[in-house]
Amino acid sequence: MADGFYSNIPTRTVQLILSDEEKLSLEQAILDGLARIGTDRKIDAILDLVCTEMSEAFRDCLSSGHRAAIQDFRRNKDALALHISNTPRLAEEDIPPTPYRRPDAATERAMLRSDAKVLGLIGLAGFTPFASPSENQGYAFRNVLAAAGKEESQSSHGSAEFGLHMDNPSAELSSEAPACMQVPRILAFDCIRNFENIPTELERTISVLNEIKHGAFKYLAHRAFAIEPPQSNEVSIYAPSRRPTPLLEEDDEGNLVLRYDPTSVSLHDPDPRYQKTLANLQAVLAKTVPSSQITLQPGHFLMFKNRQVLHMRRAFNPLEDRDQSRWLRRLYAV
Ligand SMILES: O=C(O)CCC(=O)C(=O)O
Ligand SMILES: [Fe+2]
Repeated sequence: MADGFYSNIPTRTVQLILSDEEKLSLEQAILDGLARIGTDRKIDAILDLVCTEMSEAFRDCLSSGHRAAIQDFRRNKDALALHISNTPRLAEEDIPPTPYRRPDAATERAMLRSDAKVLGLIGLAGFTPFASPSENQGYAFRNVLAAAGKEESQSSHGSAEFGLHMDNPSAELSSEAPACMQVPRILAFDCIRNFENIPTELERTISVLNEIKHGAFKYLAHRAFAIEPPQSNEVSIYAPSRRPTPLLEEDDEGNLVLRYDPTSVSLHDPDPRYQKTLANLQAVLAKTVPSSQITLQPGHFLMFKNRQVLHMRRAFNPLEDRDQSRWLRRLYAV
């Protein structure tokens, strides 16, 4: 099914399998593009440039069906995730060990071609990448892995269960805000290694909301909750934490956004109605088995709509050889 794609209804994931011809053509476009741009600067200094150059070049590398599926993803209300396999990947010998201790400049440099692919694909889908100033020391790409000493952290650097959540729940929803201050519209992932076969699990926010008791639903929209920065944040750049916030808000595209992360959310107003509401939401989340479990493998690219999808990752034991343990590269975009 070189040109085939289908949408699985419960989670609305568009799945594409690139042909070997498309893959080779993308690989060449990446090499040519980077040669034109120059590779002496850090990816962060040329983020927008690489995104624009690659997305333009990628258009001619794909079959018309695959190109249209990617270009339509943003405005296609039915599509919540896009999973592409057989995308270009680095040769095995060029992939550095999983940087589980800390990222280093040589590892980051080695990922340039991989990162250029991610930028091209999200650019083709009409999104704009950004670096969140509150985490990751301001770098756009985050290494999602089991970091040494962070085993218990419920975050993209932990290996404990990280329950259903959205990323950056306390950020701004207005598209007037600078991109880096906004709740990411999408999260994009490139799989470098996943020998542990740990899935990234997705559930539609609306399916979770449909399970909330009718009476409790309206209270989610009251300014009765507090959202602390998530555990992955190194510094808080968002509005003062513990400012009373609603958990449910509509964004400018009419998405009902559930600002939820299990490590971030607490009660601001102790009124029992809000206590019950939060308990009801947490009970619903605890019994939700995400309808989509995507076990990313090398060469897989995934993006999903962070404002319409909750995601999670179960607890796992990283490979004993930590140099080869699970490693995804993640990028935010609006
Ligand atoms: O490890 C995963 O599959 C997802 C981790 C996660 O929640 C994130 O990177 O935002
Ligand atoms: Fe996340």
